[in-house]
Amino acid sequence: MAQSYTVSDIQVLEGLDAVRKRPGMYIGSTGYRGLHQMLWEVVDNAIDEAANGYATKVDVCLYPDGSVSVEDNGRGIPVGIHPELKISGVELVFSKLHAGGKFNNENYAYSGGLHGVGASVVNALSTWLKVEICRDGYRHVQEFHSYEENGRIHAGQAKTPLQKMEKTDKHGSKITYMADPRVFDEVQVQFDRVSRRLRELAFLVKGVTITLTDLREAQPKKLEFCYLGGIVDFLIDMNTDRQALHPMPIHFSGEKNGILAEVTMQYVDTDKEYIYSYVNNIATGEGGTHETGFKIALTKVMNDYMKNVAAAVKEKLSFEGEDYREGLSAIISVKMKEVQFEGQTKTRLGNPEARVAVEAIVTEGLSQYLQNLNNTAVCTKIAEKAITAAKSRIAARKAKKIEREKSKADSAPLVGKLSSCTGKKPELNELFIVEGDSAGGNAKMGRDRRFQAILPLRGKPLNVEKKRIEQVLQNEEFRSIITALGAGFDKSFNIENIKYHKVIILADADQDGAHIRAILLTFFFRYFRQLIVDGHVFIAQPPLYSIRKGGKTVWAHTEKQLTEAKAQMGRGAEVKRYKGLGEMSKEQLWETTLDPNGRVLMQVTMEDAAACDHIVSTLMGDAVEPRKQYISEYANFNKQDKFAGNVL
Ligand code: 0RA
Repeated sequence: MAQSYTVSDIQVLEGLDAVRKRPGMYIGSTGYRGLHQMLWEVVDNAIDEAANGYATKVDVCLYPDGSVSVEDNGRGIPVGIHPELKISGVELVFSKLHAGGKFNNENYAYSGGLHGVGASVVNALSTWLKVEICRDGYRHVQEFHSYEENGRIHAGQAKTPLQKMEKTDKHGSKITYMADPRVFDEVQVQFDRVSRRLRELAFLVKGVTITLTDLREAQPKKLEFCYLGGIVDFLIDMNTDRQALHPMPIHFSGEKNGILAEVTMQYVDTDKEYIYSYVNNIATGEGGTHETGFKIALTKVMNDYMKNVAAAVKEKLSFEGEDYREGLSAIISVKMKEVQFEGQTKTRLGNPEARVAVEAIVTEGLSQYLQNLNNTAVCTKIAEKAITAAKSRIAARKAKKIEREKSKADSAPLVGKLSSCTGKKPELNELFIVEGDSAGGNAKMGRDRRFQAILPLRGKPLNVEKKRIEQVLQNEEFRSIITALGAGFDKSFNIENIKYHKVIILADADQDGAHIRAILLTFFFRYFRQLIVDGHVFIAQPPLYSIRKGGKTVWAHTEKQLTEAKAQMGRGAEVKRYKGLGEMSKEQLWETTLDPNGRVLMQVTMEDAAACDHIVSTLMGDAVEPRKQYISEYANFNKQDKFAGNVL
């Protein structure tokens, strides 16, 4: 590859070096999130090949050294020589920023991720990367590497041109890469995170078989995902722990002005709404125009339908959009070009044409469904559900009015639980929400009362799930949080008025603690979202161990830190494991958890809170043992390695 550089080639190489200089700009971070983003970039390319009908299988494999391979049985990345650049299509894709079929939009009808930076960025941030292509009757290979020379990194350089190997009838692409430890804090991806995303993709790309093999431990793990029902299977899966009003989800799809939309919906026996949406297989957690189009169509079509429902006409009920969304679970999946993302976390779809398209497709699909006489039984249930919802909405408004008056009267004794701080500057003030009375007591004594307020929570706050706002308001634990924050609640929440700029959840490092954290985060996510968006919510990280020797104490938050501390202190070090906050003295609690100079806090991100909301709403209907297990596994913020948030 050394002989003849053209000017444009040189620019290409500088391009990849630029990625090395500012990796964060291309993949978001050099922490866990960025490491996983590397994998998503490679997986997305393979999935695009499947989503567009060229591949049926995608295999992901994790190797002990941290390298990862992604193989598909698609057409294979083009191996021909580019007429101007005089390098193969493969080399172009891997060494030119933004090269590849995805970017001219001709080879693929729909693609383009949130980042969509592609293969060359992965190559630039890898120690080495190997491509194997089967197409045109042969297997072809090319290897790239990033090497250091005179203190300078040469990123993603081809070791050789693309080499033609033995004959084969197979077709497809396999990419194996080793994320560079000089770039990333950690190079081992997390099995749970990868399997969750691959499973989600398997639902979203109906019929594709995705496998995940983990060869990193003595006992290899292998998972296979394939869902012939696509998002319908996804919805059924999501609703396994809920009582469905009708066994088969409603499903329709269509195309309008070049936008494809697929929608599935099922009413369940709760009064919440669960609408999940995607654009080009990327979750849009903040919703957007496609969700709006869906809601508008649902309201319009159902309003028409209810005009002919005797029970509603007789009682002169008038409906609102939300009446049709009580107990509604739905998945909306849109495929379109030139996606615009908006919002705090860039997960809201902004394209106005998506609203128009989804509205038209849902209007047509849902009207047809409601007119079909085979569906009469289901339609009757949906109508009854809407009637119940409208009636209870009207009743709830009355109750809320009473509640408002009542809570005014009740707020005084509630603040009694709170040990407020003396300082009056919200920017400096911290509110600790502490699990358990005994830990709360220690925290009250150990804190710096000038800026730290303590709110002990007795027992577990009620599950936010399945509860109307009125019920949330009636729960004493939640009310005391609302009162302490002093800035309203839900739609009346005004972030300008918060009395504390840090809200810190302090719970034990066990299953119950994880449960409480998940519930509290869900509560904040649903009713105080701006608080999370603006970065005011934190999880305190009390240490799990103390290591003591000769009057010196070191604290460890992880097994790794424990091993290190033991090694450092040598023989005779005494290790104590702290199971709960209640076991610490007030001095210890201050030193390890409250003191801004020594403590570890994790800032909760929207991603974390949305994941909790998802887990709570899909799994926490009734908190039985297996679910608790799941929650503590996925929402355990005491394991730093499971956490996407920022360590402070
Ligand atoms: C552009 C054109 C063609 C294939 C691909 C891209 C392609 C890229 C990736 C990345 C991973 N797996 C992939 N499979 C295919 C081929 C166009 C043609 O053959 O006409």
